[in-house]
Amino acid sequence: MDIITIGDGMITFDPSTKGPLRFVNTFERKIGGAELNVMLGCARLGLDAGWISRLGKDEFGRHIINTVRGEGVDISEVHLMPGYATSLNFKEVQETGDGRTFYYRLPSPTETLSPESLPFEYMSRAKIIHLTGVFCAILEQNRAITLRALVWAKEKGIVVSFDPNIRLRLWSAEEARETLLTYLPYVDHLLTSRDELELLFDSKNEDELLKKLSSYQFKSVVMKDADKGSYALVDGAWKHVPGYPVTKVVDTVGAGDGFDSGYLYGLLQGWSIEERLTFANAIGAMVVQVNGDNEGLPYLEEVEQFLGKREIIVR
Ligand code: KDG
Repeated sequence: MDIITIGDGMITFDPSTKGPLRFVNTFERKIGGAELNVMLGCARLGLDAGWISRLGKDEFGRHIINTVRGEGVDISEVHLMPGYATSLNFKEVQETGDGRTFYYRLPSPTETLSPESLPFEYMSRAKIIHLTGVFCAILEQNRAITLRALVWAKEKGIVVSFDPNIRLRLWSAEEARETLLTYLPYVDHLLTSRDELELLFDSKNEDELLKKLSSYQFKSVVMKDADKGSYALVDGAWKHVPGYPVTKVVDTVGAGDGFDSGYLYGLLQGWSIEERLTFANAIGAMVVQVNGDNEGLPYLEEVEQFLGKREIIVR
């Protein structure tokens, strides 16, 4: 397999009207979850992707597993757990376009995973293990699972990519910093943002951030910067690759996950850092033009068309 992740999956309820959630009467049911989005993105690009998860043994769990299977992600390590409800995420969109998220994800079906019960044989088939801070933020026990997976991958020589994906609605800045710093020594490719780096290293000073980063053995450090594109740390300095102009931003949620899938695709193709960032920026720009956490994740030929490398005849 190319890539495997561990994470929660959720039903995402998108409001059909703007304004305070208490006045929203109808929602559109979709699916979401940071790690799951990255695997969907990878599968659409043609990678062999697998997702380790636990969902509730309920209608929503069945909907998620069927959708993910239909997208071509391997779900042999996704199990529906009796007695648990599948996690929910209600979105609120204000008139200004800003949004809030309301999670209903405890008790989490992922509490039935443990460091000892990780499917190591399955994981050993992956070229890349991709992990993120969302899974760790949901439950304290998930932090030990993540650490176990990281240590194991290091021992096995399996490439690790990590996106801190810090969600302060799930844990405090202090908890996130304390936990995530213990992971960094095991990470090969750090896919992050400036805000997250500042939070992680508790500093806004550029030199200090660079110094902290240089104390780890990363193979690459990438900083996503929304519409401005992204940066990679090359020889101790940030190399910028500009983003793509977007006529109308519809929904930014999931753009970072799309970026990750593009970056990891490029990594697996053996592309240069600039090529990876260019491709990943294109995917980020495509994702924000579609409503939903993962609906805008493109197929390979669509990215190629976006980048002007392929002509698609539409009629
Ligand atoms: O990165 C987007 C995800 O965060 C979203 O699909 C769901 O909020 C979410 C989460 O906690 O994973």
